[in-house]
Amino acid sequence: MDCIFCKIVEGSIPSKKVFENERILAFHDIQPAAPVHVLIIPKKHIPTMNDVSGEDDALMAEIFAVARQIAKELGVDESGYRLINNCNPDSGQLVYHLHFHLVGGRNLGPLLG
Ligand code: D5M
Repeated sequence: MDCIFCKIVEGSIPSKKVFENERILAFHDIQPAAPVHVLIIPKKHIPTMNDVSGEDDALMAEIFAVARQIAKELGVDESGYRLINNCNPDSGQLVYHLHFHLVGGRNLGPLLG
């Protein structure tokens, strides 16, 4: 499958990993929008948020737990951060493999800038 994040999961494209287990990978965004900008993805290929189903409930809960853990490890849990999912064209989604941006390390300003 021609999916850049699947290739990162396979290891054929390198990434700066922050967290990995059998189901989830987190790595630094290649175009950081803030001092902390990590992408958290399921290893399983899910194109968009619309494709998440009930059988992914445990996976989604685990992704949120990983996000909390990474925020703490990178020191933004108290200062604050955003966890962002872009879904489909109007959101600006560029990579069609489900991912959550964990962004922080500076004052992020209003949500829609
Ligand atoms: O955001 C997709 C994000 O994926 C965007 O912030 C750049 C990032 N990206 C793209 N390729 C790579 C690689 N190879 N490593 C790390 N980060 C990457 P979206 O929500 O789809 O607009």
